[in-house]
Parts: sequence; structure tokens; C-alpha cells
Amino acid sequence: MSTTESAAARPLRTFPWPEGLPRADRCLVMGILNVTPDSFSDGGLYARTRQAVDRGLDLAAQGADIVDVGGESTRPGARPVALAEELARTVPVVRELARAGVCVSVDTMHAPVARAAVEVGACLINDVSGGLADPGMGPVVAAAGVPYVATHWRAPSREMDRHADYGDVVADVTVELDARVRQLTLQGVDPARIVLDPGLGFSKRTEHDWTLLAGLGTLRQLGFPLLVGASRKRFIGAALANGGAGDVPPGGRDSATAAVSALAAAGGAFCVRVHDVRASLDAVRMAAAYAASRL
Ligand code: PMM
Repeated sequence: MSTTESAAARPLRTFPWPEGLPRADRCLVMGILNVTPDSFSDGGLYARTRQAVDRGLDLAAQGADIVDVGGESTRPGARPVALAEELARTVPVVRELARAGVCVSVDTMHAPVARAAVEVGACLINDVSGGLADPGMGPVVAAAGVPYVATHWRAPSREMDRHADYGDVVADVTVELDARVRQLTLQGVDPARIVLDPGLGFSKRTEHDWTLLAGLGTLRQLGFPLLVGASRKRFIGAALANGGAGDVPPGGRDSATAAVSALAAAGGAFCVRVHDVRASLDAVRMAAAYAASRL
């Protein structure tokens, strides 16, 4: 990873680089490490701490700028896990990876998990509820002093598909994210540490996901770095099926995910969150070269 910023990043950058995150002259790549038995595409694989740590080290070796450790599945319909269970799944993995020098984020909606993860070295809190699921999150983020990803979210996983009504999805998500920023800032969160995320798949139908991906330029006008989590999601499977009956299962969506990573990076994303790091790293490098040659 380069530590200098070239012209490639400049035209798409309208925000200060969040302190504490790796710097690069391209979109960052966050590798997904779900320490859960029920995540929609890789559940159960890394359920044991040792396996999870090894997988995290592997993601870092493949070039992940950040490794995102999650202990609760957020797939549609998923049931919440007990706090003690989420802590037991995530904290030892975060600790080991941070000790090994990896920039680790913790994917959690729960303030106590975020706090515990930061205490053992997490460099980023990734909250798919943008602070809505746990009113304690804002104060914890403010005190932790690490960057925070606030994702567009409307409802818990088990009911999120019932809340997918929008007038203009890009405008609505922009307004709702802006409201999150205001609330978090009132709670003491430093705006320079906030990263926003349109929340692809969270209370969104496939057409909403595509419209948001194409509308990143509008979301960027909020002035915050944008993270895009498209990896293996339903809208990718649906586009691969091209209107046909047969959906492509999550494991067969990695090449298409890399294509979406290139599109997101070319649209100005600051970071993409993916299962297959190598392919998306190549993809965001292509986007950076493309952006540079357009100057
Ligand atoms: N999606 C999932 C989990 N965490 N975090 C962010 N910031 N953005 C996302 O879109 C997002 C996320 C669900 O996908 P997974 O089950 O593959 O982790």
C-alpha cells in the first residue's frame, strides 16, 4: 500500500482522511471476517477463534487495508445474539489481529461490544445501524476517539424488508444519513471521524441498491467518506441472473463483486467491504488508474 496520495484520489476527495485509518492513493479495501455460525455466505467457517484469527491474517496478507470482525449476522431475517456471545466471538479475534499489527474494525450495533473491541485495539467501529440500534453507541464512539462507520438503516434484520419504501431513494438516504450525522455530532462524535455508508441491502430492494450505487456522487455531497458494502449481496445475484429464474448463489458472486468495487471506487467510494479481497484490490487499483487518466 502506498503512503502518498496521488492525483488519482484528488478529484473524488471532498473530505479529510479519517485519522487512524490506513492511507492509500486508491479506495481502501476492507476484508470481511464474520465470526458467526449463520452469516448468509460464509457462516460457520470461521466460528472458532483460531480459525478466525488465521483467516484475518490471511485477509491482511492478501492486501486488506482493514479487517472487519463481526459476531452477529445482519442478513435479512437474522435473529439477534446475546451480548455475551457477541463479545466472546469478537473480542479475542480483534485482540489477536490488532496485536499482529492489523487495522481491525468491529462490526457491531452494540455499544458494549464497540467499547470492548476498541479497548483491545480496534481502529474503527462499523455500525450497520448508524447508532439507531443502541442509544449508547454515540457516547461510546465519542469517548473512543476512533473513526466510525454510520450505515443507513431503518429496522432490525428480522423486519428490515418491511421498511423498503422510498420516494427518491438517493434523496431519502441522504436526508436520513444527514440526520444521523447531526445526532451523532450532538452526542459528541467528531465529524472528522465519521464515514457514511448507504447500507446496500438494508431495507433496500435490488433496484434501490443499484440506484444508490449509481448515486454515490450525490451522497458524497454530504462531505463524508463513503463506505460501500456490496459484496455477494442479493442485488448482485439478481443482476447476474439477468431476470431469469435462477439466482446465482452468494459464493458465485465474487467476480461480479469485484466489478461493483471498481464501479464504487470510480464513483468516489472511500472504502469497499468485501469477502474476496484480492479481486477487489485489483478492481480499485484499476479505478484509481482510470480516474488518474481522466484528469
Ligand atoms: N453489510 C453487512 C455487514 N456489515 N457493514 C457496512 N458498513 N456496510 C454493509 O453494507 C454491511 C456491513 C452484511 O453482509 P455480510 O453478512 O456479508 O457481512
